[in-house]
Amino acid sequence: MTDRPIPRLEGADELRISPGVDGEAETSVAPEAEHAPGRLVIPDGVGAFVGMPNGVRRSVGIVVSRYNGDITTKLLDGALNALVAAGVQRDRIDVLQVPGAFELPLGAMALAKSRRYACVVALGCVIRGETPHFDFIAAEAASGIQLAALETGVPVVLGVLTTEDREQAEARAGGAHGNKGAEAASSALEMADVFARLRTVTAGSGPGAA
Ligand code: INI
Repeated sequence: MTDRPIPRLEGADELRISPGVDGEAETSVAPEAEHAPGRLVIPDGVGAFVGMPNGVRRSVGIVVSRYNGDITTKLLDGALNALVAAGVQRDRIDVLQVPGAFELPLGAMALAKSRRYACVVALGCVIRGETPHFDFIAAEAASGIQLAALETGVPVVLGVLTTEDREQAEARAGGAHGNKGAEAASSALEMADVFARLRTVTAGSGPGAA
């Protein structure tokens, strides 16, 4: 089974659908797209929607908090680099600054509601050792960002570091453990892409259509 009718966006990166072990279909993405670790095998005989972090002709909104700005600046750099590398034009990226992680949900919701963006990336940094209300801010940021996505249907992705100390935050903001901003940006594009593929089907072509 190498020939599954996956809806494609013009300009999208190559999506490889290859037979896996025991005759099952294995979907994999290019190595540079492996922003969320893991490999999924979709069994043969069903329609498969698999998105790629493809930024061609897509606009992206970024909401980023100023608190711990030395870290969030690095997350923003990582996100911008990932978006541009994925094909997003710089002039199709807008950045909305908010004071802290607690304000990220409202900023994300405003961007998503504008309907200008294929996806929204929320970037922030909450460090446990530096705030007694760490759990509260981190939880509110995460659930509020998810709410912005669920309320609008626009992919809104969590790029908020929640770490024990500054050293861990630096490691996840372009240090030894990658850049969470870049990972979030790629995840946002992947979600935008898989939704576009699904919309293609609901418009009457693709898996399941006559
Ligand atoms: N905001 C953050 O983004 N990170 C933090 O670590 C943090 N700490 O430590 O308190 C933080 N606080 C500010 C908060 O997000 C709001 O901006 C503020 O409470 C005003 O609503």
